[in-house]
Amino acid sequence: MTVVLKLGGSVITDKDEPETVDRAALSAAVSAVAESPVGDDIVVVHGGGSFGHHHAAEHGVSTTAGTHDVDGVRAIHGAMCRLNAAVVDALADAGVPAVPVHPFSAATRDADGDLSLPTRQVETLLDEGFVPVLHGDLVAHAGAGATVLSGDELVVELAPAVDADRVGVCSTVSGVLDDDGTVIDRIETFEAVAAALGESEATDVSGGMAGKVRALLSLSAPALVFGPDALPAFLAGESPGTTIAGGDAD
Ligand code: IP8
Repeated sequence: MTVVLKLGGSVITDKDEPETVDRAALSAAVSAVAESPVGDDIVVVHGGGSFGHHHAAEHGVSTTAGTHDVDGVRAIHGAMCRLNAAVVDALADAGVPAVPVHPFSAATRDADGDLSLPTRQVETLLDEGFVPVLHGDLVAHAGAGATVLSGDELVVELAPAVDADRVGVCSTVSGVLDDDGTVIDRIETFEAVAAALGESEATDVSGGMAGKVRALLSLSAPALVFGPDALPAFLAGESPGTTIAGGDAD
């Protein structure tokens, strides 16, 4: 059983304070991973929270708006490396064989914005018993300098590459919410939830929940969106929050 787990940046950082780890939340997530029956067959991806997003906003960089400002690139990537080190250290302290993988060193976007992410390194690390820990980052972008690469995009690239059986997206909300605020149990098609998600033409995977759902529906493995309290249940094989049925789901 191989799992790709995204820890939302706002789950593990204090969103209101630049570059501040939410130590209690990180430690709870780390304990869940360390005690998980999935063992070491897991790839962790984390988002930017008050690290990457703070600097990206300051320098006007997004998934589509790039920069050639070298100081900006170093500030954004550097902040994400600091958060990644905090996550890897916490996992290692809990006995998880976590190692850092920095997407900026490997990924590219072409002039059309299409992402290319080499994954052999992650596959091999996993096969060799490591737990690769990737993060939202910057990416070299033809014609645009460097743009933001979101953790959600990484999840969508990594899940098929490592032949994931399940994908978990741990966010601050307890699932994908209906327009009356109820957690939707299962999503089979985008059309069925488009109205509730408030947009139907989202193409940018960082474009809120609609973009996230669209991207996760394209996977063959089922993806679950759930809140931090449900992380142990997800890792135990349960189906908390919203299940986004992948192509192979029944
Ligand atoms: O929080 C964003 O990753 P995300 C990474 O997964 C940066 O969208 C650099 C802002």
